[in-house]
Amino acid sequence: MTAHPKPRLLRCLRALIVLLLAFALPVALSGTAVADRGKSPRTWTVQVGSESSDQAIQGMSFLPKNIFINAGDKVTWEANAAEIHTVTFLAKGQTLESTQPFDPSNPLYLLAQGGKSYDGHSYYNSGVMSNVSDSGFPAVDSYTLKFPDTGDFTYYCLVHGAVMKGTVYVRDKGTDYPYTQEQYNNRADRTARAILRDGYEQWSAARDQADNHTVIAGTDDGVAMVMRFIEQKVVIRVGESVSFVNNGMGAPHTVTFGAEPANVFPPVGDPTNFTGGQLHSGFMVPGTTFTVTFNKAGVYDYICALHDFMGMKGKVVVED
Ligand SMILES: [Cu+2]
Repeated sequence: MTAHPKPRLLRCLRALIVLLLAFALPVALSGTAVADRGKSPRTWTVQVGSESSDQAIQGMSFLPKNIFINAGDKVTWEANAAEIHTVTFLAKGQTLESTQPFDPSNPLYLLAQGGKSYDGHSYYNSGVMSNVSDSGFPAVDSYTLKFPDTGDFTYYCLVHGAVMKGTVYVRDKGTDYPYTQEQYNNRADRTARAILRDGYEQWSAARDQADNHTVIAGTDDGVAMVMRFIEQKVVIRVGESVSFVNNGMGAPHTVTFGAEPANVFPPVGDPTNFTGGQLHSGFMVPGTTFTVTFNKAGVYDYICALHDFMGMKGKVVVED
């Protein structure tokens, strides 16, 4: 008979568990409560941007957008995407408009500015942030600032401007934290998934607008960007044209055949009679169309000079 010892063992175990709970639970609760009262300085984490695993979809958000911390705490921003972003606190009196558009030749945009402790009114900048090393920028993958003083401090990404901002709410030392880091992380994950869905919807809508003579050269809606030429390959006949349309709201792109020019801003070559070699659209802001007439049979590969490292590349096949 082996059935007898079992219930007794179970009863013992149950008693042991009750005992353990009686002692362990208050300890665990008080431990949490002490930590949440924010007696000792903490470092909080905010993700900068988000992306699909193939980098085709890029999000323009700080995750979480708003964070509540206490005076003396630090925030670390971590690059979470290949697309470049910045974490930038503007100087008192400085407008976001005066900083736009992003100027990649200016060290005030490109490189870290300000110290490690935020003074509440000066210009602080992370410099360009990216989670890859081949972005073409001297990018960093994290940025940490200490917040010694209380206040509500809004910051921006200088690359994406008004659509990408966040706020650090710094409250008195010892204030209860409204959210844990885990809660922020969970919210960030949900937002990142919603951004991906948004991106895939735009991608699908762009497919409906594309044909062999119309290539959507990237699209975005101020939340998610599609860093792809849609469709990636088109087939035409000699003498026909392809129009490349930047269908977005915020992100610039280029259409670049042959050698990539050192300066991506001005156009290079004659798009009305292209037979191979170098041809560059110049900097295509949203709403711009670049039309190329192909007068020689062949296979023409091209890139977006800004986003080729994310896979933004295309091909035009010109048949006799
Ligand atoms: Cu691009």
